[in-house]
Amino acid sequence: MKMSTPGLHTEGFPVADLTPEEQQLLLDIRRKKAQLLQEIQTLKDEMAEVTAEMEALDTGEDSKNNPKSKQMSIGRKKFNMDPKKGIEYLIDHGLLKNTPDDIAQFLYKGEGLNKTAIGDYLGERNDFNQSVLDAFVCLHDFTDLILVQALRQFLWSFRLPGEAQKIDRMMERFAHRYCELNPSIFQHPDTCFVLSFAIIMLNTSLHNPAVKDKQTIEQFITMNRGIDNGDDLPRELLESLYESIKTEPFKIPEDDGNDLMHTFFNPDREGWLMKQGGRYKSWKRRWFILNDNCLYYFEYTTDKEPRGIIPLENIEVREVQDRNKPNCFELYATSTDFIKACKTDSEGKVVEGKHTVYRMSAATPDEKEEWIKCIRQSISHNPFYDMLAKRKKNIQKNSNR
Ligand code: 4IP
Repeated sequence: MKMSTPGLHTEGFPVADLTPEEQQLLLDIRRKKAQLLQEIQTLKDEMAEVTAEMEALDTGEDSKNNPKSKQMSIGRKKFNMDPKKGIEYLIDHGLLKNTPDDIAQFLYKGEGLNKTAIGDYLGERNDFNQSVLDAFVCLHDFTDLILVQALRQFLWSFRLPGEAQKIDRMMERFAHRYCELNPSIFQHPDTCFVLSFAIIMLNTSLHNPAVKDKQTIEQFITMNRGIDNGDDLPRELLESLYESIKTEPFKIPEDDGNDLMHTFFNPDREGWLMKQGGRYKSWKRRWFILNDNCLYYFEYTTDKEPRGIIPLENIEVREVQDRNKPNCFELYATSTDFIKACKTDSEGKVVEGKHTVYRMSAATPDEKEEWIKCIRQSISHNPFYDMLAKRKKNIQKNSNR
């Protein structure tokens, strides 16, 4: 027999048609709804309070007794929208002195400031901003910090701009400051510079889920061989840096997917392609990974070692028609007959590739387009590598003296 529960209004349902369980369920839903409405009301009240506070600030009520705090707040907002204008405003209103030290203090404190705006201001090329950068870096105390900790502190105080030259300048200042405060660790600030990038890359390798082959401690140590004026850094130092990053990833301000780590480990492309042989024109299905200016191909997706590696240097990519395969494109050399590449031969030996072109066939026209686009992006000049290469060359030059 069906029962009705007193006091239960069932919008649209004749109560008598409900079973006791259904009526109970309905009651529970209504209770939950009332609870949610209550929570929404509380949130609305809180929002109204915050809005009132903000309006008071905007109309100057709060700062009647303190117009400076109102101007400071306006200056900060301006700075976040346009750093140069914000600084000008604060100087014009007597809230900042027009000196690198004063401005650097303001940026270092960073109260209410957007870290991207701080990075933009510090990255500006003119002499004044560069002096602010110098003063800003000097406000950091890296004494007795291991390099990872110093980097954590530095990279948290502003957001590195995306431009290679700016990053180069900022990291150079960082390296000098670190070496000045910790003179016995590296033989030259360039060592500190190169190692800092190795740490940033290690962080991405260990903590970015897109990177499948995580760098091991041995790889990290090998990668940093001879970077200290031709000498190796102490193993314990590299081990402690590795462990620090492994246990705690870097925190980078306002990571919007366009930061330094992503610059080095660009969104790669991976997928199946058919590849034609070099001397023997048979077609093989291979798993391709485009990463770090190289194209790797594997027999299986789970293989640890690639069958072949094609560095994307001095080559171009073009669309081609092939009588036997659809959606073809090929890599071709621009200055040599053969494309510089290496592969594993049938006996497992690593040998040079024998391709004048690498012809590939994609499953669909769209995939072909995507591959061509991504390969072109990778081939295009990457200024970050130049920047690092320059430092490494300096190290070599110094060590040959
Ligand atoms: C092979 O053909 C495969 O296609 C190889 O591809 C290719 O090497 C060889 O090129 C080609 O001869 P068979 O298997 O029919 O002998 P994979 O290594 O992916 O298996 P590449 O250099 O493309 O890796 P040559 O140039 O070695 O002949």
